[in-house]
Amino acid sequence: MKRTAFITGITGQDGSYLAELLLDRGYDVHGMVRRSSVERFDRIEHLRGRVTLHQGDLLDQRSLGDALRATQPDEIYNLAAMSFVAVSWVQPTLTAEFSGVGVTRILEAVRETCPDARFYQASSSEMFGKVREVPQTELTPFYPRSPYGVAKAYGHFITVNYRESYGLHATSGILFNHESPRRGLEFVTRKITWHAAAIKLGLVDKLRLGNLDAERDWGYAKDYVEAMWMMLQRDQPDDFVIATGVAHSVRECVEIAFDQAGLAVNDYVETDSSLIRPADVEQLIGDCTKARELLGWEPRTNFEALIRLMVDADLALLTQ
Ligand code: NAP
Ligand code: F7E
Repeated sequence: MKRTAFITGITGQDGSYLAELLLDRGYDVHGMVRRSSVERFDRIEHLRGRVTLHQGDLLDQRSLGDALRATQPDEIYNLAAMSFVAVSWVQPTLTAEFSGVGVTRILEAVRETCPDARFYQASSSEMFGKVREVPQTELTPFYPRSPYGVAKAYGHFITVNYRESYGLHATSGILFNHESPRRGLEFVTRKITWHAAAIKLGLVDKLRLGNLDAERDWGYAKDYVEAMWMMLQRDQPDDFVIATGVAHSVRECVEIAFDQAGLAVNDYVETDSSLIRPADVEQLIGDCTKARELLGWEPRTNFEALIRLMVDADLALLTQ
């Protein structure tokens, strides 16, 4: 029988790739979108005729219940969040509402309308923050370093708590940074690849960055949404780290991107102290042994290939 999936955050980077994956696997795909005076569905424009969209917002309990009642999903992927760490200091309480308490709202709506559905929560490596051990696993204690990380830690534990309190099939994926040509322009990899392409084409002349020494375990979003789906295919709900196990610096990202564009870094890149965060996460490296062993999941795209493909995509985008 055709299975039904419901995705919050379907207009985001991950939501759009996950919708494609689920359609390919024969699902009836529903997504939640929030009202805006200008409709911005660029990432799912090519899927518009194949997915059903429901108006809703993580701030609005009624809309969550109504959308789930109408959909009666087998699987729910809660990807919606205020996902940009830097802005979480500017809008700390709104971030807590979206990315923290919003998880309780949707879990309550699940309990009320479809308690047998399988639920996925988009948890984050930002919860490890000022890391307690290297590499980070499912058992590493959290020490978040931003209002975003704190909100995600709440979302993570409320998911665990509803699994243990009410027997919901609720799973939390602790995903390390993952990028793609659909990544928002404000995140560092895409900011770098877009600028490398734009400088190459003579559209802009500088790239200003903050902390070049920060290191992240960066993977490809397409590989990571597959892990989300794999987690919900298990009869046992659980928590999984999804990562590549290799960290690179922002500086290395710049070097690869500018090399791909055929540009010399020193001519174009400047540091800007206004882009330094009140508290940064210096290094994240994940250990995805549990996912390898229990899900059979493997990252397929390495960092260098990822950054090069993103530069090529930005060059193509800007020459359209
Ligand atoms: P993204 O591109 O920023 O997408 C976020 C999505 O959430 C968008 O569809 C956005 O809708 C929606 N949204 C935001 N606030 C909402 C609200 N109040 N009600 C309903 N929808 C709302 O993020 P992403 O990179 O795809 O990430 C997906 C999820 O994984 C997020 O929860 C993020 O925090 C988490 N995560 C991401 C990474 C990563 O490296 N990408 C790593 C770990 C965890 P609009 O289009 O209307 O803005
Ligand atoms: O920053 C440094 C910055 O904004 C990465 C989100 O998807 O992954 C993401 O959060 C690093 C930081 O991602 C600039 O200080 C330097 O150390 O690309 P980012 P993030 O903060 O790691 C986690 C796992 C999530 O869950 C989040 O939703 O790069 N950096 N210069 C810069 N960062 C930005 N954005 N812009 C700069 O100019």
